[in-house]
Amino acid sequence: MNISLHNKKVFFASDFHLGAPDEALSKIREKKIINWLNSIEEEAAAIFLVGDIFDFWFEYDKVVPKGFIRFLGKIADLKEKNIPVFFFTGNHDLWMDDYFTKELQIPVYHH
Ligand SMILES: [Mn+2]
Repeated sequence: MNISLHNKKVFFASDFHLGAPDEALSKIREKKIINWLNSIEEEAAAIFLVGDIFDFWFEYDKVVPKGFIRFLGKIADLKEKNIPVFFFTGNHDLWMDDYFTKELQIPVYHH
């Protein structure tokens, strides 16, 4: 992992618990998170998402959870702007397989 800073910052965030406690409240929080990501992207050398981003993420061979599309789209947007994003699973989203790696091209660390 090699991050060039160039007067930029590295951001760490966790425990968004997207999906909890219900769809309506989660959607409000999801918008706040996206606003926050929009606000830091100019100064972000890298963003580490360090656990429990989802309040349960279960992933199967061809199936991922419904929802979170704006958040996932924002992560794709950050990647397209060449901002490295790293995902560490927490105890609520440890059932993550290769969707993020393949679809968003971000590394997922389980340890
Ligand atoms: Mn948590």
